Amino acid sequence: TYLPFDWDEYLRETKSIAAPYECFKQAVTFPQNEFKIGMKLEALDPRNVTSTCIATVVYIQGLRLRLRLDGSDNKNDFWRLVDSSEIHTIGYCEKSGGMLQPPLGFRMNASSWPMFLLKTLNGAEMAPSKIFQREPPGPRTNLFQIGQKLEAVDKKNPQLICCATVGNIKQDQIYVTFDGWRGAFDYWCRYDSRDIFPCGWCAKTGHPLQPPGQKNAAGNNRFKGRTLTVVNTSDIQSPEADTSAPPPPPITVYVYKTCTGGPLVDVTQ
Ligand code: MLZ
Repeated sequence: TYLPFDWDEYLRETKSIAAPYECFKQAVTFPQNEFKIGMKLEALDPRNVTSTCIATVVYIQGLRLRLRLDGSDNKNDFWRLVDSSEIHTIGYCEKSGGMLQPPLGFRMNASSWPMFLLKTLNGAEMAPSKIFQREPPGPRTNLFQIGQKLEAVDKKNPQLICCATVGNIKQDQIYVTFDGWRGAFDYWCRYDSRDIFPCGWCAKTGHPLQPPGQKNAAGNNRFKGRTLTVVNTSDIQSPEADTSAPPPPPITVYVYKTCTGGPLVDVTQ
């Protein structure tokens, strides 16, 4: 069973405050996530944002969609919120005078793109326009203050949303530092980034939240959850399992410090 992280207790324990909701470019009333795995839509290629490509929803987590560009490999999946301004219904690009492009690293010859496009869209389940949500307006200025707590996407492991602190502020940018990870995952982003959320967002939208890491000596052990990733699923997967499917999402498991995890989990992370 999933034990939600107790922000109130953590804020008390760390004598810190949560960044207020007005700081974030996030919806106040949560939209529904009516997307389904397999649906196709148009998305900007994150590695080449001047290109609009066809993407398929390969996984759904709370209000986030895990997307894979058609014609690309499965190593460059990315995540978007259902109210992202970077996703649209199929046909949107052409209606606005644009042309669908092959993704960066298209795995076939460029000349086969028109045929590939026809085939990938033929009989596909296209995400209907009514399930796309309008992007929230967001604040007009940077309202964050140093020391405030938040929830933030770990850009190196973008399936994870983790406990974080505003470590610094410079004009329109904030420095996101991840609690208990000694700076290894920290980054600068704009105050209106869609990758940062108010404390409690994950719990309210049905997304797992990674608790603080254990890589700093100070603090209370009670909060030091460990993220265990299943490293070998061959024993537990049926032989007919689809090996091209995305890996299962990491699961946060609270364990005693002496627990070794057994052969299927990697506790070194
Ligand atoms: N165990 C993995 C993921 C760490 C995630 C940290 N998030 C702030 C690692 O050590 O790379």
